[in-house]
Amino acid sequence: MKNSHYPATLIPDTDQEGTLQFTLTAQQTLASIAGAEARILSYNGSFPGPLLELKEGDRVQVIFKNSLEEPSNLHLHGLFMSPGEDKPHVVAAPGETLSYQFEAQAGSAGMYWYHPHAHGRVTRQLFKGLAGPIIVRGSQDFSEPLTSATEKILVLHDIQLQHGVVAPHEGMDWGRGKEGNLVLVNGEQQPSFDVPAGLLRLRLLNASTARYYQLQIPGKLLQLIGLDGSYLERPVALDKLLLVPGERADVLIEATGAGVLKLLNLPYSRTPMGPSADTPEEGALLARFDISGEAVTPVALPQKLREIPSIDPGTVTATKTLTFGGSMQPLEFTINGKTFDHHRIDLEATAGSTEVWEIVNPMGMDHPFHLHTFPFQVLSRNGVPEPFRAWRDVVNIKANERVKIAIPFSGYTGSVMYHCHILEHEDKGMMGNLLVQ
Ligand SMILES: [Cu+2]
Repeated sequence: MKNSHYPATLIPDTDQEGTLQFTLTAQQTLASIAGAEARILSYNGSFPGPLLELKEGDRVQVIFKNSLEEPSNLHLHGLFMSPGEDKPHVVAAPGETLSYQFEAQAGSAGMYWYHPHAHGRVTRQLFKGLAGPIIVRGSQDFSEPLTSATEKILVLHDIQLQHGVVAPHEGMDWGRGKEGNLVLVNGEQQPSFDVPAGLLRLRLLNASTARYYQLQIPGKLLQLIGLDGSYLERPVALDKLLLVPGERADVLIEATGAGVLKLLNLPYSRTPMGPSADTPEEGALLARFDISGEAVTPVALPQKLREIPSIDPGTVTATKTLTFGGSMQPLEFTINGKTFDHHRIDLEATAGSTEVWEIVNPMGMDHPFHLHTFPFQVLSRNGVPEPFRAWRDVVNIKANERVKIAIPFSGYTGSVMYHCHILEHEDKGMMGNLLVQ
């Protein structure tokens, strides 16, 4: 399909006194996917959900309406907001409404997303289509060279259809993490985009429940300028980029002249069973970009995007170890030996302190770790210092890897969740509660 019109930017219901109010309604939707009609779930009838486009400083209220036949709620993934407003343990019954408020902080320019967080139901609701992007813009977005870039928002979301509905999870789907046979970009298979020569900016979101994407554009470097909800300090040139469930990446491509660029998904083994069977050695095509117009050489890249302070080890007041685990009989996934219980506080931290967490994965499969509310920096992986600084909310912990992260607990108090973002694992217990006070 050529030049899809996705995403439509969601128009606020009200835009008064600097407060924007949006409404997202989770509902059943009859959609046309890869040429087949299927009953899926959507927000406001759009698959993926509509784009919430914000600026730093905006005060935002999102009204969530549950028109499903089961409980659901909304998690505004990655946004720095009060744990009492995030409230992922609070669900709306069918027909009910919930409200979420936050302010897009100065320095929070980046990409975020929304999806359900009703424990035990997250996997299926998201696999059936419930996810959408949020972008917060800051001063960097309104200055050269980014103002001249052609921006494409790419939501990666796999799904599987069967007899006009979304195929069920069965057997080992809950252990391995189900990968749908339809790998979609913005709800379409292998879309094409016409773009002019110059700077191409891809805002990528992995909204799949379990699938990893090892991204590459043959012949081009991926100039990574942002991860999750933050710019990097300066572009980092990569040959390929691993995007794990829940993660976002902001990438610039120097599209110097006319031609075709292909965005590929290369094989990656996240389990001992090897890469996905549907990802050939040479990669699977996700999307193509048809570049036209006069050659532009060189394409200017931004030099300096922001400062990210390094965390002074002298300011770290506590360290914690989180160890992943699980069993096949019964099928469950654990952190520090426990499955999730929302009535139990698993960890505590002092407001205003900075902690170092070592996340230990002794298992034979990767798990993407996500912490709500508080962004963190990766310090090292198996003792190897991280090559560049970034504020993140998701980090992949490879099989048999130990990753150290530093987390400043500033700005808010309350109970926040941390969990594996392979949502099958989260629903099967791989989640905990942290009380910050
Ligand atoms: Cu996991």
